[in-house]
Amino acid sequence: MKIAIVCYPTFGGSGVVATELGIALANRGHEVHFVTYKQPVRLELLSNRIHFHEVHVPEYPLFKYQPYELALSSKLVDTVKLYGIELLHVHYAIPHAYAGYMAKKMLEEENIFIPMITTLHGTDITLVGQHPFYKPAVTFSINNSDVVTSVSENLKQSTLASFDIRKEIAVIPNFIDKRKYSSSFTDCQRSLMAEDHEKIITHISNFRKVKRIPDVIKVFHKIQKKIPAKLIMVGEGPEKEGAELLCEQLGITEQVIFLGNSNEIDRILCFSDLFLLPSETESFGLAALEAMINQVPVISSNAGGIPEVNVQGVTGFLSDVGNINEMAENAISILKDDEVLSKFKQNAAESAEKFDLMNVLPLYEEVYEKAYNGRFDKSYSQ
Ligand code: GMT
Repeated sequence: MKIAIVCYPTFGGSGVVATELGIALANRGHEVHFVTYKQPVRLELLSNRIHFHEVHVPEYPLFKYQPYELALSSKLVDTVKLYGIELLHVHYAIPHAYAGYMAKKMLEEENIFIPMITTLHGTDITLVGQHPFYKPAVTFSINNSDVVTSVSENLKQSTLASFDIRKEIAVIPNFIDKRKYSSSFTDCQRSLMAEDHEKIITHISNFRKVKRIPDVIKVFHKIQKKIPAKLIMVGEGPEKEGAELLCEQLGITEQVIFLGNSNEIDRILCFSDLFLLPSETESFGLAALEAMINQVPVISSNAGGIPEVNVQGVTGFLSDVGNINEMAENAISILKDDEVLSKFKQNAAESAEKFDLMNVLPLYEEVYEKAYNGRFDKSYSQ
């Protein structure tokens, strides 16, 4: 099948999922066309089955805000016609589903019927999409998608609770490709980051407020009082500067390493002993799943869809948002005993396998088939 994927090309979870999905689909023989404003960060190789089409928004002085949705919908129309695209898969409702719907309607004028799948990722529903300025457009875009999928049961329920939805929402969880990690490094080179006697604790995110970065630092501050450890902070975002300042105030600058954005997440997770994810909300927590497949147990909040990924007392521990004392105690209980730590590590990897690409990809393919076969059915998207 020829599939156009629309996503954010950044390090955010939705862009990562969309990119990995596109690569996996191409490996299965589909032809995948990414349509976005920049080559997705995880998309290193283009091939005859993976294409990238850049959306340009020409600057025009009359426009105070340059109309990206307009440019995206036009680019989609052109791409569909030029490459014979059969299906459109948009990740993140705003503004992708909205632009996708416009493209669909423009194409219908030319008797080209193309089904649109919208995947909801989280903040498009739980944060940005809730704003009264966006809500009617988000509701409309969801109701007018041919198929809607959500990355967790929790996100599905939040969507149904917050928007007037007339569509079925299929839950297709995020995934990881375990084969990618089975060739794990023989030497993780942990000595580059920490002394032999130190444990390595990691946090990876886009450092937005929702990630509760100060909680990450405060939990680590408590842990290192009991257990010699280093904290590795991976990512960039608005909360980073404040985090660096907080480390200084707490006197732990020497033990906290800020690495910035990285395309070598598996290398970093390879030498990590524990992952911290105290988020305010998280529709799924892909970062936690990536940690788990790399045998890293997770100390997290119990917000949103995280409990669908991190299993209490098995792959790590979950606490109420902001309960940094409990998070630190749980972390210490895992880290202080090497036998306990290795059991949690093993559990984490085993549990993550449930989300292996091989289990999840067929669910997307099934949805694509159904949508494609029903594309001429006028009632399909109603
Ligand atoms: O978490 C972020 O800030 C990035 C965001 C995104 O949309 O790119 O991630 C969301 O989608 C990910 C992939 O489906 C999920 O794993 C994250 O939990 C979700 N983030 C939130 O709900 C805050």
